[in-house]
Amino acid sequence: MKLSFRWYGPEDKVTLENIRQIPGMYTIVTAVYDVPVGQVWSRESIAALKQQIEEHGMYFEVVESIPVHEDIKLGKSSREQYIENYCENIRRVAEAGVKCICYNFMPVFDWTRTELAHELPDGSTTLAYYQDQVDAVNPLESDSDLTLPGWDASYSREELRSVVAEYQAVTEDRLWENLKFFLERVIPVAQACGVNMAIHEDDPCWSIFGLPRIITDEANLDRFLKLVDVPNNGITLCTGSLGCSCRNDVVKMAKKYAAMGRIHFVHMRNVAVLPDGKGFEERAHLSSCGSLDMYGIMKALYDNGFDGYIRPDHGRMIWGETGRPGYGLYDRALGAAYLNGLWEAAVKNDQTAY
Ligand SMILES: [Mn+2]
Repeated sequence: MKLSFRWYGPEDKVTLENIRQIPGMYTIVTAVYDVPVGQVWSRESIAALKQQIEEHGMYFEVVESIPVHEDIKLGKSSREQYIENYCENIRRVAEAGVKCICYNFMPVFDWTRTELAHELPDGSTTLAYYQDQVDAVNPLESDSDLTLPGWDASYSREELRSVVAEYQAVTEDRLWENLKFFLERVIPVAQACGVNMAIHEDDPCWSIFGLPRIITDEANLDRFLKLVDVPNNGITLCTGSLGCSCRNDVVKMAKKYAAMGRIHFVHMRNVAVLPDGKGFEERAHLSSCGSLDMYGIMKALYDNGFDGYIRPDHGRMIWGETGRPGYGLYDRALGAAYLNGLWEAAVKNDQTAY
């Protein structure tokens, strides 16, 4: 297990000085943010990230993410150029030593929450998703209140409406076809460069606003892995994204996909699933704070030979910290310490290790 931490670059309030002091920290997870989605990243920008990270005693081995342009997901003819750009980005980050690339294939909306600072009884704040608040929003209606926190601010309202409208013709089957088309071109490049591609599950793992979502559960992950059935075509196991639906047994999935050698990256976070489909709240990492068996997941990974990257995923805001929701320092650092402990326990519980 190689411990990692997401960093949003030199503008991030959480500094590399902060991150290197978290025990066991190995690699930074970051991306080039200075060009629009779909464009080629400059070698200078990639090299600058690598240099800063290495000056702070860590490695730059994981990219999260190289975003997939909507035209690729929509299957438009312009996808050819965007896929070529994507392949070039894989080559360039591989040249800089990157070994794993996280990405997702969610139409329009990346992770979706309805509250970014929901106050928990202990006074901390967290991200939450309440289904009734999502159901009250229709991105196709002009008079709809088109603001959910976390939406991509690079879209104007009109652009958002128009891209959502384009997806009305894209069924789940069509989205699968478009994903296959993308993988068949990108995975051979990743193989040639020694990079593992790691798709992130849809968050939450069900359809929202009538848009198709396909990376959602075990059956669909099985289908995904078979689209291009080679080790470099793998997954980011995001416990919170899968775990916000009770139909997903995350411990079982960790076992199964780790044993197959197809988990390259893990996002560890805990969620409290609310009853009757009301949604979920993100919680502290500790198992008893939410619905997930965090030790069970870490042990399943260890027992099945996982040797990839793990990062604490979102944290709450605690101790008065302010900043990017989910990505403060303190609670993610507590999460990292906890994950270190769980991993050590899994290792020492394995008598064959002695
Ligand atoms: Mn995640």
